[in-house]
Amino acid sequence: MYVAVALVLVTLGTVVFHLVNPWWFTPIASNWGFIDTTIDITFWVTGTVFIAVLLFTAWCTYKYRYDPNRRSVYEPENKKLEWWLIGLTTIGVIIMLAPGLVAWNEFVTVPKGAAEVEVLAKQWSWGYRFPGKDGVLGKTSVKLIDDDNVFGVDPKDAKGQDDVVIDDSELHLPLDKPVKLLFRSTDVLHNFFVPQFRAKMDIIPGTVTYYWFTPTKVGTYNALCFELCGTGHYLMRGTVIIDKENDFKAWLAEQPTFEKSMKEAARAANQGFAKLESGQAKPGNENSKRVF
Ligand SMILES: [Cu+2]
Repeated sequence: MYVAVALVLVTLGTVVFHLVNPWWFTPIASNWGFIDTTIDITFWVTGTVFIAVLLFTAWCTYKYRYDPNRRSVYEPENKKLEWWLIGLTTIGVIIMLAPGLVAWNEFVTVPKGAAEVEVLAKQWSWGYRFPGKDGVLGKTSVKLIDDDNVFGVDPKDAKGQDDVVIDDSELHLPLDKPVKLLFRSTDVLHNFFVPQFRAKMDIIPGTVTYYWFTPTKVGTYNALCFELCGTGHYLMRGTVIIDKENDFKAWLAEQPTFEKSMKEAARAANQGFAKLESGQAKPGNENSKRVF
């Protein structure tokens, strides 16, 4: 009897906790409402099965409790019951999986005209690259990555010269414009996730992965690395700011192109050499200690 009551209380408690708990999805800010719907459907199906199984167990525990005058019957086969169970399980699995297949098909079908933006993941920060005026991202190679050319853009590729390179964790995107994010990693597995956009994807060294979405609300959002990527993983946070189109264009116009950033890096290096030669600067700080 006590076990049956406990099972009913566990069922009731779980349902009430699910309905009133404060931890739920953050308000959505992209076109991926269908992903929320598929998760809701999964909750409904698994929740219904959870409640049915627990209440059935409680009922069995009570109805078939110990009775010295009763004898159990051994019945290993019940074809009718098995067909019912197979049928109901099949229907439940189809209801859960079919919407997911539709959602995934939409998720990997990038609409024509979506703007491409590259996201570069590295332990433990983010960088972003826009294609520039020609609308094409220049070629890259990991062999070309260094302190000045953090994206490894090929300086011989004319299409890369106007690429807008942002070696900073803050990304701006325009409102209501579909965008395809292309992901590269320079070291280990990472994952770019903005909870409000409901889209995430593993970032794998040696290949380019992607997803697309349309931002639907102006605002500032946290971008999280969602793959445990080393001791500094918890620090790997970026910011995505969704702007109205004019604000976005104004921000983008202020960002350096690859050509400009390389020229500035070369100029800074030349100035450093000039200071060294004239004795105004010393190689290394005398007061600093090298710590290994
Ligand atoms: Cu990471």
